[in-house]
Amino acid sequence: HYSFFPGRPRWPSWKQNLTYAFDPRNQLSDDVKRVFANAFSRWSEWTPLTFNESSNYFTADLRIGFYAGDHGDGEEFDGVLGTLAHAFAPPRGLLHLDSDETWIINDALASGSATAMDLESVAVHEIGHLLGLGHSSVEDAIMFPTISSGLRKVELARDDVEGIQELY
Ligand code: TQI
Ligand code: ZN
Ligand code: ZN
Repeated sequence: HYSFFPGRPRWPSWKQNLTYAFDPRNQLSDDVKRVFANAFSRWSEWTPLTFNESSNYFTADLRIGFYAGDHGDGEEFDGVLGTLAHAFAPPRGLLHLDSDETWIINDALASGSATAMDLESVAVHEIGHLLGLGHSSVEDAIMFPTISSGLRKVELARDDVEGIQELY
């Protein structure tokens, strides 16, 4: 079953049109940006929320970046595997990914190295946190707190949809 963060933080109803931006220092490819656009659309499909990319990193509601090790928010990354990414609950809107991981981008089979992680799978999960979902006890839910390397899991389960629809 789905869960929320303590105090049930969410984006307020007057802020249903959210903007997101990528840290300009990362110089991300269009392929990576497309993965995120896709991941956001999986959540907007089931909510009144919309997500649009902004070119202004500083004014965007949601900020996405890839960093290694200590990157200044008190939650440092740990090299290959371990923590892959983290996201902060509303209204902070930060989604960080560990740049020491091998990220698989847009590979239908999500295969390859034993330690490679599917970017869209992790993005869909972290966006759930950005919107206010905690972890789920339902194994096929996107918000279930385990994923195997090389596994691609990008479709919201009924449990994820029920959780996000209770919140929005
Ligand atoms: N990062 C953890 C996560 O996003 C960070 C975390 C731990 C966390 N406890 C939390 C976030 C409680 C919010 C609330 O869950 S992770 C997965 C999954 C991670 C894990 O790098 O371990 C995914 C990132 F679910 F598969 F285990 C993405 Cl998909
Ligand atoms: Zn961080
Ligand atoms: Zn999580």
